[in-house]
Amino acid sequence: GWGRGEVADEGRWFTYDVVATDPATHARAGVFHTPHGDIPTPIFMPVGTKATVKGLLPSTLEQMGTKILLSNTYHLSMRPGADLVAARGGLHDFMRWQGPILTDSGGFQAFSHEEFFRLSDEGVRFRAVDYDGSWVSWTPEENMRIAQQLGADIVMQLDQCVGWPAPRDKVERSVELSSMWADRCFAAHTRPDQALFGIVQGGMDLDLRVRSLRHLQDSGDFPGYGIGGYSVGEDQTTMFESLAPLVSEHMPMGKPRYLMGVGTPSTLVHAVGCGVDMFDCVLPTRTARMGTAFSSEGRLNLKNARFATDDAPIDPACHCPACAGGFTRAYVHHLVRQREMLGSILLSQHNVCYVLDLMRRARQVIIDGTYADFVAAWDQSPASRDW
Ligand code: PRF
Ligand code: ZN
Repeated sequence: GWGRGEVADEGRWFTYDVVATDPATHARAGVFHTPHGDIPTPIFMPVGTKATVKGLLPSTLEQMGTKILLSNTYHLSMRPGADLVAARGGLHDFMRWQGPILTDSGGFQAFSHEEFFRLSDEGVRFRAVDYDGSWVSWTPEENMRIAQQLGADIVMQLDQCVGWPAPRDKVERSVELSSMWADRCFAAHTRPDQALFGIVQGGMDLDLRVRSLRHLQDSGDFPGYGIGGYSVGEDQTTMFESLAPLVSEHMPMGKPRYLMGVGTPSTLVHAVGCGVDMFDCVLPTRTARMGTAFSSEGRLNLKNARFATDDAPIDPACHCPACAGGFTRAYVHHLVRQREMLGSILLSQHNVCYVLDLMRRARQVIIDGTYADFVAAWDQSPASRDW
């Protein structure tokens, strides 16, 4: 740990090494170094909003090859409270996960209900609709104080995410606000054993995206960049029109790029081709709890009657604890139909493992220099029918 008054060189902790670049796409393989371990990229980060990836033990996550978990500053500050977590040694000790953790700021949650937030000169006031509906006041400084108490390895700046479609002047104002908050988060952030990522906003307008990025590059030396404001209702074509040039032509090579809250396996495959390194999404765990499995055969709804007597594993191509454990589709179908919690657990194991594995395969193919072929084969395969 860091003693009081000790001066640390943040660059020593958080460096990003590009290991390989694909010759025909913008995909790259890399390693991001953190105090709790190295993160190979591209990487999928399972979502543990409330300091738990729903239904999955840390030991299971580790066994499946999870390298970094996501959690959320807003949710943890509401329940059980950042002081309570800090008094128990911080988030790693509290949830018994000793690998790297990233906490999102909660900017996304604060702005997710249009009618329930007010901007003030100092910060934002929003209604905690997920909890008791009380008004919460946040400044970037307060948000950083909480993030530093929780003690994740990577923390995200406070930002404003706008939905789609949105008038240009609204998107422009969100970029200005997020830029100002980036500066204030940067100034308020002092933990040398923690990396603060700036977040690029700007909706679907490339010029606003580039303006947002330029501000982050000019205002401070962020060790990595989040890309927020996508997957907010737009179609894939619209998203990639600005995402592809933003990442491949404008973002610096030597910093990791994290596409926030995205997306389906197919979106991940294509975003990696643009040069995105990190992803998180609730889809694998949320759809698992609704009885849905990603698979090499496309999306499967295990509730469907056709699985009642199917003795195959969830996905014959999978080595997750559920598939390797010999549990059949017929059994999972039964569990899901009866709303047994083991059904959700097995499907969560499977889906998280599936996406982790997809990124592991992508990384190897990038190192082999054949990512374009991998994408072409993916698009032809039934696995790409994932929505
Ligand atoms: N900002 C933050 N978190 C996020 C997003 C964002 O724009 C998104 C958008 N897809 C998901 N999570 N802070
Ligand atoms: Zn499986």
